[in-house]
Amino acid sequence: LRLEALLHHALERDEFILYYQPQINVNSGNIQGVEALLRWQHPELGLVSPASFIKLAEQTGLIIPIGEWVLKTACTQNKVWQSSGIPPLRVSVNLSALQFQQPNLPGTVAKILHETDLEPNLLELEIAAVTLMQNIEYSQQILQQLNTLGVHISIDDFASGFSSLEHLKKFPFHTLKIDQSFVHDLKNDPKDLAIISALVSLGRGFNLRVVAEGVETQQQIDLLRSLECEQMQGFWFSRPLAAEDASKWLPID
Ligand code: G
Ligand code: G
Ligand code: MN
Ligand code: NA
Repeated sequence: LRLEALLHHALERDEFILYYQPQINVNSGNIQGVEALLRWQHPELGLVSPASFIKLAEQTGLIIPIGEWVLKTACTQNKVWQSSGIPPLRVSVNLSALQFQQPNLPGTVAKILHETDLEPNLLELEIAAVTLMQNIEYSQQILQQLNTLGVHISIDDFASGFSSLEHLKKFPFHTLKIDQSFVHDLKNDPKDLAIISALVSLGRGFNLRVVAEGVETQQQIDLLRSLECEQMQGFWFSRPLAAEDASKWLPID
């Protein structure tokens, strides 16, 4: 209950901050994009992970204004990076189920793109596969509207939970993120290798960008490369960092 009261004031007290984690193409060494990850910097609680408050924010509906703040802040930051002369970089923003279920989501995204003057294709929206599978027709309709705006769509945590291939082909999207549980377990085991290999091949057939998440070791990198998975994200490359620190690994003149 106390957490809820504090969360109610977090936006007006400017206690949220976005961290950014790079997505690397290991063949070229280039940063393909960055994922924005929300943090709550509370004076007493310290740095709170969204794992501890996203559910509460969903239950109270606070995720809607918080989510708008996240979108606006990520787009504004990317505009700043773009203006500093770095090559085009896509920023990925996570959407919660409740945000995705708002029929005015495309309108909100369009408004924020307009206000921040960010090129639409430099914004990617990450939606968990399980969220998309809840109501196929609705998801199809909203994704089409978002696609029309020119933003990219990423399916997050793919292959965990219920991710139907039957429905996948109906959705317009650009990126598939292999759930970190598969990467975490990845060893020289034919079964682990077969799953990732199948996902990479699926991505190629669908003409998608495939990103392996949660990469923490050189062995995982070597195995992923052997499976021709070239885009990776994880602590091995960088932990999520505040914008000032993240700017250090961006090729800014
Ligand atoms: O950032 P962290 O490593 O703690 O993320 C924990 C969980 O919170 C992940 O499932 C992540 O997708 C989610 N998350 C992080 N940032 C945001 C955000 O801005 N909005 C939503 N809805 N979820 C987020
Ligand atoms: O649900 P989503 O995939 O958006 O969650 C991303 C979460 O994964 C964030 O909480 C982020 O901090 C975390 N994360 C990023 N890289 C790694 C990693 O290499 N290992 C682990 N365990 N978590 C990671
Ligand atoms: Mn994500
Ligand atoms: Na994920």
